[in-house]
Amino acid sequence: MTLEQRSLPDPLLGSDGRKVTTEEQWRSVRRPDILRLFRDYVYGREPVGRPEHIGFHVEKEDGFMEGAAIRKRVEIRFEGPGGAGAFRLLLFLPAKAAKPVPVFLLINNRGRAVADAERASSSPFWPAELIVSRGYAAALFHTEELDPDRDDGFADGVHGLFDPVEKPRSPHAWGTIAAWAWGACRAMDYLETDPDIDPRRVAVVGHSRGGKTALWAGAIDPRFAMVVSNNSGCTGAALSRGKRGETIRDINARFPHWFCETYKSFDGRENELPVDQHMLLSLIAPRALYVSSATEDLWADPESEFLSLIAAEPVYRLFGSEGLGTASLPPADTPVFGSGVGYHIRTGKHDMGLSDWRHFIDFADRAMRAQ
Ligand code: GTR
Repeated sequence: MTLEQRSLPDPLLGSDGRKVTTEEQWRSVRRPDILRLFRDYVYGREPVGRPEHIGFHVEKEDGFMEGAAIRKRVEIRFEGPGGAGAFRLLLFLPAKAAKPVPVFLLINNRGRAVADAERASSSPFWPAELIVSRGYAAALFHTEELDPDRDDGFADGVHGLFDPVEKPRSPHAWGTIAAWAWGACRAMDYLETDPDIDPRRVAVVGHSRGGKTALWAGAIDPRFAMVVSNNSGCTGAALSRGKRGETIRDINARFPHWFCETYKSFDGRENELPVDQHMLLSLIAPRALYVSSATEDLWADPESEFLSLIAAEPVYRLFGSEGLGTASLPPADTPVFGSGVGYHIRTGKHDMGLSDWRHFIDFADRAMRAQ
């Protein structure tokens, strides 16, 4: 389905019916409006930003990768009305690069195997060796440590620590994707304190449910200079209107804890949502945004991911940034880079691997240059 046939809401048309024509109008009026809509209707409202009680503890720091990297393990601890919590950040820094270095922060939804701190087997899903060899730090945290990925009535994880105890829960309260995104922001809180890291060059990366999370983290936290969404599909990068494969009804049925309760009232009614996902992408502007798809990932719907990026470009243009320079899906394995946005579609299935990472790093080399 073409973009025209999808009848998308216009990100640059204010709720008062007036067209946004300046960066200032976007920043002070339209952007906060769109962010509020996504909080109310889709991802839910997080009850707290940076908690009053938060601390960082570097548990261990040692040489690694035959001297090519410094490995740090950091514990991020916090307290809320429901008690204390913590999660760990694993960080490999390029030992020889001039500091501070830029960093790729992966929201890891694939469990311990890909993140083995000993690198007993290096994983294509998180190729820390490649990232470090290109002069970037590789950081990662596990989504499960913020909130286990199960529908438990929001008792465990950070929901249990920060949600008010009153029941029933608000239909706008945060879901699990928002809890993981909140974790990415707390990882950013730590990165800002690490003298080896350049906090103005942090790219947040996620695959699939992690990709939805990376986009939401980039939307709520402008400290992320770059966002990478890999195969994020439904309620990630892909447009909901006219989408093939997974729909809002499908995702809410299989993962009832990912989004706020209100989102369920849009099952089968994507055309009535006041937002569509190109508006989520537009919240990243003018910062760097990279979207990647895979040819066999029809459940995510590559065309709807690509067209979503195209539909977000007018907001990038408002900031004087060029778009991709093409409105049609590029050939497989051929990345297209604009100044603010980049895209590729990889041959293969729903996954993230070395070739994806090479393109992310190439794009970051251009889009996140040291100032
Ligand atoms: C799929 C799901 C997607 C995506 C993915 C994943 O089965 O339907 O929305 O999030 O799983 O995270 O691997």
